[in-house]
Amino acid sequence: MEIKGIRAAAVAVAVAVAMVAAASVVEGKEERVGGSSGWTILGNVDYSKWASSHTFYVGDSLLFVYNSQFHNVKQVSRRDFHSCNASSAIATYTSGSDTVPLKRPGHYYFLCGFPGHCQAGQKVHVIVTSSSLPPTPAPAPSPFASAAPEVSARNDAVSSAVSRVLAAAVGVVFFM
Ligand SMILES: [Cu+2]
Repeated sequence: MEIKGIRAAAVAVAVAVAMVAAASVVEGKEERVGGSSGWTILGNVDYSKWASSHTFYVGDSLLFVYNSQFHNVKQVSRRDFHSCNASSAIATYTSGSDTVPLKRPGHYYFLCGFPGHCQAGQKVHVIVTSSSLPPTPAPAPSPFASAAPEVSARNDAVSSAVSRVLAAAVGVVFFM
């Protein structure tokens, strides 16, 4: 009786762990803009370097962390990004801990609307890629390939991560 109860509990725990792990793999990642420095004009954070060292996919999100007394986040057009014009923002965030979901592929431009901050470098441009496509052009198709395997590479990576977790969970249950 007691063994059965323990086994049932182990199964429940294993299934819960697998579901949480699978969800975290599929839902995308949250990237803190500027890393540990956050969203600031202090320390000469190079936001273009930060952006180019990360890859963003649809479903990911940006997290802007800052002191809301001194900064804000404005999503702007490409043109306004280059001219540091904060007066016609597409979206404005002011909480000091703002999550911006990246729902579509394309270019996203953000700057701080406080006077002088954008000019001082508090601006970031990120390029978001569709999750089912690689960020670089696929190589020329091989006559031996039945379908373009590059296109589904990320999806395969996700499903193999999920199956590894599920296999591990099943292993735990059998081990009991
Ligand atoms: Cu600012």
